[in-house]
Amino acid sequence: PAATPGAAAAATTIAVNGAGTGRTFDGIGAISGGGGNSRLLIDYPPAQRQQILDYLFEPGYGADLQILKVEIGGDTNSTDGAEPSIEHTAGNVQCGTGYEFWLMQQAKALNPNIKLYGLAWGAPGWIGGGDFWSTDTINYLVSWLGCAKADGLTIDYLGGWNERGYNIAWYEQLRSTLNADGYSGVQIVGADSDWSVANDIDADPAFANAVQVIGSHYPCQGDGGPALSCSTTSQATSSGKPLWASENGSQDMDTGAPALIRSIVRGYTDARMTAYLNWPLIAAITPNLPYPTDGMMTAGQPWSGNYSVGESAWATAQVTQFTEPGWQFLDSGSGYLGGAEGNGAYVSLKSTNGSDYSTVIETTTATAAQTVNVNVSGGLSNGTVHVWSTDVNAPSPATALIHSQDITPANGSYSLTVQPGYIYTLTTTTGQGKGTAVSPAPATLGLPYNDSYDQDATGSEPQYLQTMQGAYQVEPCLGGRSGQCVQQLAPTTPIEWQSDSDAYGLIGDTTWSNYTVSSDVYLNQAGTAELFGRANKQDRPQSDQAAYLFRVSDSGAWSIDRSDAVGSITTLASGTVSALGTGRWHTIALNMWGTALTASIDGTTVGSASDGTYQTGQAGLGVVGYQTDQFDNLAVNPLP
Ligand code: 147
Repeated sequence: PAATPGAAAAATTIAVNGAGTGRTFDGIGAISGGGGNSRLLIDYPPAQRQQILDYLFEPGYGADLQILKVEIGGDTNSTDGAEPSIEHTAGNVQCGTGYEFWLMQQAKALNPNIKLYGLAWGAPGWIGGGDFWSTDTINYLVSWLGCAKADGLTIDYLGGWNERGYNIAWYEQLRSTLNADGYSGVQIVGADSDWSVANDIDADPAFANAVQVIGSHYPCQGDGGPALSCSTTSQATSSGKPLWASENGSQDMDTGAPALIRSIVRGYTDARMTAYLNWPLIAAITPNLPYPTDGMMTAGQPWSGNYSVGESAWATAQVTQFTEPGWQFLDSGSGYLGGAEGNGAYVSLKSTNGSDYSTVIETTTATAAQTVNVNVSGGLSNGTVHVWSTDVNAPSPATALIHSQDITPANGSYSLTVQPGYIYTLTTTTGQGKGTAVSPAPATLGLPYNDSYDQDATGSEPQYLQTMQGAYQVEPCLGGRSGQCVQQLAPTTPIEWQSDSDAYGLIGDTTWSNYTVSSDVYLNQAGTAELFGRANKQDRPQSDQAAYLFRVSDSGAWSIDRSDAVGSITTLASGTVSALGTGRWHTIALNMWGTALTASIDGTTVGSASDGTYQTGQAGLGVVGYQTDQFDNLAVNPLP
């Protein structure tokens, strides 16, 4: 009878032939960006911060990532926040902004062999008069490479514009500019969109010379769905370029693990892809934002130090701890168990030393135990084979990355039984390991909470503040005030990746309920500034933010508003006081006690409203538009 997908294949013979052909393996990595998803990591206590970094990057400890792709911040929302640009205004390059350079340095310190990859989702509004495909953008990317270089970082790969297609002349100019400016070693990835770029690469030798790697997004799944198989195009496979899943994932850190390992293994068997980049690296965001559990790990509580390691980290480790970029896939040792997708798939890779090898088998779609016979040949080691496994269909630390068996091949052959729902790695290498650091328990961020910012370095991220649009960073106070303040530094609408909103940021615990949020505010420009209270669920895009708002304008107009996660704003109360003017400091506050909302300016109550829609949520601050206003002495005080 014909083989039934999912039923037990009697036995599969895997020919691991070291003399065989196969593409060069480029690595397995993850994406910090696209964006804001790593934001709270840098605010973790030093001990837990290092443990999280170890679980992500330390060889033989956790996910052991081989490529780190980061966002080149553009002051614009790229999914879960806005990452800061190095150049908010033309000509003022501030290399110290944001956390991605810091993250790359941490990753390199743990694994000097990790490859680095930069990609922009958006860019500051001054660039190209709003046109991303401009010379300004090319010069801006060169400045970003310069900031990396100043930090001792060599960038291996650079992309164009995330999921916004490509402009052939722009890519060619980027290549020639990089070559002229001392970055000929930086490989350009085109186009972080779909496979269609390969059609033009095949048709146009100049374009082919400009692009070194073809990177496609989500080649193994429909929108948000789990991958069962991967696809490419004949133009891509015949291009002669390495083919990458330059973004994949968008799955929960535990339940997404089967799709993750399928995308890696079937990415090669189905589509000859040689790198896989998971979105995102980590969910270091509060739980009210989109995709709060996607990544290798979660770490949304810098105040408690709490974090968790996802099954996706162990699924990744089943490949990364057993290979290195530069190894070679062996086509002979790659395929489907019993020749049927339903039984699972396997890939084999050969070390650059020509002797060691690793075979990764995934049985995530199988329903019964199967026998695997391995025949080793072509100069590969006949030494002891170490078997490591992860029960990926039933995520549990107890069954992840277990050294389950050692086998001595006889005349280059051996057999094992594989259970359904697992990843097995068969290897002659050693040095694997499973980290032992343990997270502290979760806890709420206690009230009162306040920050004067006076100890913070210019250009740094205000502690715990998650910027959603624009660029909030610590700067010297204006208006004759001494010390440090928080300033919005994106002076105009950025080149956006998802829709526009006002420039704002959120801070604190989503369980806060009855409290007063207050802040000093300096209207540096005419317009409206705002405080957020009970900021809760956010849908995409970032304007779809559930919260109460207190807005004040330089004219003296004020309002208490309710913003909803469907993007509408309802005014609950409004009025006018004498003009606040610009260039002066004021103190504004919003009280939330049960359904009673009360607002004050400079200590005088200006109005109140009653609304029961939101009971809990974060505080926040913002401007309506992109004024470069400042904030200071943010305080969140509990109401009894
Ligand atoms: C990606 C973006 O590149 C990321 O910045 C982030 O927004 C992520 C969230 O899922 O989405 O874009 C996707 C494009 C295509 C698919 C999924 C995500 N898809 O076809 O499944």
